[in-house]
Amino acid sequence: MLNRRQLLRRGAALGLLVAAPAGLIVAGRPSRAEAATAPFTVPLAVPKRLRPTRLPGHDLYRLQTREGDATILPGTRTRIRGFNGVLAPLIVAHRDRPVLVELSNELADPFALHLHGGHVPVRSDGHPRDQIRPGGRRSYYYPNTQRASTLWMHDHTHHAHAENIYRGLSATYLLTDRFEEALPLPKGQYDVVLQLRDAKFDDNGAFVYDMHKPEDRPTILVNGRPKPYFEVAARKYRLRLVNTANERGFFLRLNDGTQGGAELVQIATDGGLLPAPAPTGALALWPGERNEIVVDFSRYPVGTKLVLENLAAFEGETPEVMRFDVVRTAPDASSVPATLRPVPDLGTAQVRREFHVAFDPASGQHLINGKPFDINRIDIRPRLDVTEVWTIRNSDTLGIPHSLHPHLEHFRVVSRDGRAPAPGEAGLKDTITVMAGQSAEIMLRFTDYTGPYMYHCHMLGHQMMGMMGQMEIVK
Ligand SMILES: [Cu+2]
Repeated sequence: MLNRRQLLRRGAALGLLVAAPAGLIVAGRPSRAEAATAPFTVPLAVPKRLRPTRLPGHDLYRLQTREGDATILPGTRTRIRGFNGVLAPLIVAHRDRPVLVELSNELADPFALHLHGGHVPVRSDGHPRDQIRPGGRRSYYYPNTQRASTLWMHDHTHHAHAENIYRGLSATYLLTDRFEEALPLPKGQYDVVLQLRDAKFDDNGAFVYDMHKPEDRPTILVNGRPKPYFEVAARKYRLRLVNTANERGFFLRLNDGTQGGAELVQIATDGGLLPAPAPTGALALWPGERNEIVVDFSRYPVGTKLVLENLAAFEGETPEVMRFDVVRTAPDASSVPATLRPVPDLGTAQVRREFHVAFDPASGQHLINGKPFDINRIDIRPRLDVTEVWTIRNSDTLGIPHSLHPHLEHFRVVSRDGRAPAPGEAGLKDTITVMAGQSAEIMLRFTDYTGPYMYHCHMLGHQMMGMMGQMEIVK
């Protein structure tokens, strides 16, 4: 296990602790409502599971995107945007049982539903051209032919999506399959989704959205609750961490009073289970990423309180994210197998591409290969069933991290700066963050569907300011 100094050094290497070129990122001042909210005063909300109509051959979800009111900071009401007006709901789907979403858009702005990490036909991918106008509806078909993984649903309109996600429009889409169900991992109430993000609230508890001030979002929310506490049994839990923040990266450790922190056994990432469990003392979670861990609370006596901390908190912020309170004992037949799920063979690379990602101070835009997004331009035309290797080079001169998220297909990380990926990145991924001055190689192969799909940085402010491209998958 790493000690605290080693953890911090690793965080610095990941670019999580260094910040803007001028030095540390300094957080904005909390509003009165934020300052009045002490950590660990609100219980964690376990995501509300949406119930489908079960029809022959598929599950039907009728969803509305609409505004609603929620109590986020105690004593205040916040106007939110949510699926069916609620924060962070959950859909549970099974492999080979398709899901049909009939979405009606009750917002004042257009909306386009994207299933992040989904292997879906182009007309169900939420292409910015396929927006639902206010008052309109559209159906989305998810075949669920891919392996079990934690996906999430959000807007992809490309003018309002960052703000929509910020104001709460995000749902977890948990896809299971027989392979995973047969493993002895923690299940049921011991398998918990944790959507992590940050936000800024005004003195009255209303969301404040300013795309240009990502450092001024001092309130950390987990499943829509500010720095909550969660009462757990002294046994193993599977925690599905999803970063739904617009911009913020987390570098997480669970403080159990020891130097290196509690052991986090990472079992899965964006595309599902890793080949083998990867024990660690801390893990990075960048926007759009999912990392799943198993934590064994039986190591701690009832009465123990463990704080999940963000070691990459900005200057002026405190590190707490949430607290786990061990309140009872419980039987535990679960375990983490020594091997989990092999990565599929993606073949031999026949095509190589390079993507240079950087902020351009001259234009104030974030660019891929020197160009901002243009919906009327196709940037690349990958062929169906042909294996490609993409090199992503972050040539940002201001030290800004960037990510790349190709739609439609998961990829394998081949290397980072020429070195093999860490065990926690050895599975299938769909979003990779690269530090300024560094590079990564990924291997992927587009299958089943043709048409125009997007690839982009998942720091949503960067994406809004141009960091997106369009690929047409062709036969
Ligand atoms: Cu970026």
